[in-house]
Amino acid sequence: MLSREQIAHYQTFGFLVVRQAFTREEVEAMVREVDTACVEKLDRGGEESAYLWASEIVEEQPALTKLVEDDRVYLAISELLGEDVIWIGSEIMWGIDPKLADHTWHFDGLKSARHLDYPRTKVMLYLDPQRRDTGALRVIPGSHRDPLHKTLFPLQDAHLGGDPSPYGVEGPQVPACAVETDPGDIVFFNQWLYHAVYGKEGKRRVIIFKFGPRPRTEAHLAMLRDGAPSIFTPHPSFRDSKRPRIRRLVEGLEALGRKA
Ligand SMILES: O=C(O)CCC(=O)C(=O)O
Repeated sequence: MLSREQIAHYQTFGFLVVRQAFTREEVEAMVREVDTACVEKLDRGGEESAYLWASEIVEEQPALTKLVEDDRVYLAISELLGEDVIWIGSEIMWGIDPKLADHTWHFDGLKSARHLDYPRTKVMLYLDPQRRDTGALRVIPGSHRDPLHKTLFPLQDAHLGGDPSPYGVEGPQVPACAVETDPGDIVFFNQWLYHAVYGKEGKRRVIIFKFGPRPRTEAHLAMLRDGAPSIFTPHPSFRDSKRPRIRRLVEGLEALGRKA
């Protein structure tokens, strides 16, 4: 159960960290699952420099799917987004793509299709310690809402190839909050929030779940159709799941897709 203050923190600043939600043993089990799945997917998985950023590993691995319906994730996300939540997918980041060792300031979405009232949310489980200058998520608190969101468009433009320092400072000097974490912490963040990462190092393994409220307007539906079309063909392990929470997350999405 999140407290009223935690919910207010998420709504006001656009992110929330729940410290030490998972035990060391639970994190070790996650690491084993993620390592095994990623090494299997990669030809050169055993190599130090190997990396992968892949969707649907969570859906393919029952032990990882179980985390989605775990109270610490499922109830928390229902408290943040409302009871009727949909599954927008998963990602595993494993190792470091050298091109993204610094992941510059951006929000997840298109400037041209902004619906800040639709709070798509990422749940991040960082399986290795993350510190400010060595891979911690940085966020600009409150930037998920206008007018700050719109004011910061130059950062999104820089991310997409425009002026790299629109405010006369390098990315790491942009005023922000570093969300330092230890394994076992859970980070929730609104995908309209401006975020970045600088100085990734080590193996850096991250499990990511994505959720949103069930779309109720044509505009939200169109945004999902254009930005996340795969949600309308849920992975069979979710679509055919006997687990009520998992099934509910994808229920009706195929029909919505036909409407979209
Ligand atoms: O690597 C991270 O911690 C964040 C990645 C990121 O920028 C994103 O998920 O959009």
